[in-house]
Amino acid sequence: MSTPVKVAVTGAAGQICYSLLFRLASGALLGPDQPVELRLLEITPALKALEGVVMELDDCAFPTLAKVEIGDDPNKVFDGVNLAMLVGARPRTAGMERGDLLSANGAIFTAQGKALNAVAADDIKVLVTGNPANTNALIAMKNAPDIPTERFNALTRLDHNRAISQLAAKAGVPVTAVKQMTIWGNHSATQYPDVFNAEVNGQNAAALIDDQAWIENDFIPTVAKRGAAIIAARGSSSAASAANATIEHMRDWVLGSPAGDWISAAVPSDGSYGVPEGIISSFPVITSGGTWTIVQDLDVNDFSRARIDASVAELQDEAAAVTELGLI
Ligand code: NAX
Repeated sequence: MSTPVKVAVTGAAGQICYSLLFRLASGALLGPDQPVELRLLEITPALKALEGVVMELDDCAFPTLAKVEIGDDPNKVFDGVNLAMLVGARPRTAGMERGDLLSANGAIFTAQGKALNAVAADDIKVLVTGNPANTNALIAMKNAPDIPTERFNALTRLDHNRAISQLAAKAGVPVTAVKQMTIWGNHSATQYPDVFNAEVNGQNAAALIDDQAWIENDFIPTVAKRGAAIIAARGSSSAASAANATIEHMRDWVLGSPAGDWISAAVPSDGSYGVPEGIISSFPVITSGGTWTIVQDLDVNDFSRARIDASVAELQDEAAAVTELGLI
């Protein structure tokens, strides 16, 4: 077996990680022949609970799990890491204004960005799942000036997978028949899942469905509000599906996206599709050799344009707010 890849995970005692860590340790990220070393970061009061999770990891005796280290100091936990999954974040609590939420997360992601900048391996890739994911990724990126900006992504793969599942159900086909789905914009209620560029069994999905009312009044709100529907049904937010999406995003980033298809990922905008630079926004993306490129020249109709613009405007507002707070 080769040298272990060091994978940092934050929020390691939380509910997403209760699924994520076991899959990482079992080889779901890099395959059965690549050992991983887990570096788990938590806040001090959660370290005791995290010790219990590590006991369970030990008890699985995963052949691909080379080592586990835990701690509450990002400068130690991130030392030499190749991949970082930033899952832990400060949730919005009752009475919290948006500025309070951005400041609380700003404190976390400025510190983690600086620590990654100082101690991570040269090939570090950083994926932010913790919300507000796009803007937290922007904060980490801006606080890590020595790490190339393209190494910072935020997660919209869960939204992408939700959109595939909804479209497949509507078309009466297996999920494998759906290709070229795109989530544009922010991982928030303004996100825009695009069926106009998607395909079902090689046919244009919007033309095949031929039901604009379903797209507008059913599909888009169902995908965008799926997180709230899961909270209403389960009593807590999506965890296993978020862990799955976090693995799939990082796996495709490292090992490449499937041939003949693309994925959705929130990446630093290069101005493609009129999305201004300076924000981390979701695009259709192809990955190969550890790097990503935005799929170019897709048709953006007026309906799509208005929705992409609205989500991008929200991201610009968030970026302006964290700039004003001195976080970036
Ligand atoms: P939990 O509240 O169960 O766990 C979060 C954990 O993060 C806690 O154990 C907490 O102690 C830890 N934490 C807080 N500050 C930390 C810090 N500075 N360093 C290290 N750890 C820290 O939340 P969970 O359900 O696991 O969700 C985690 C995040 O994912 C939340 O922000 C959530 O909103 C976000 N999500 C993002 C999704 C996406 O698609 N991008 C979907 C799922 C999820 O809603």
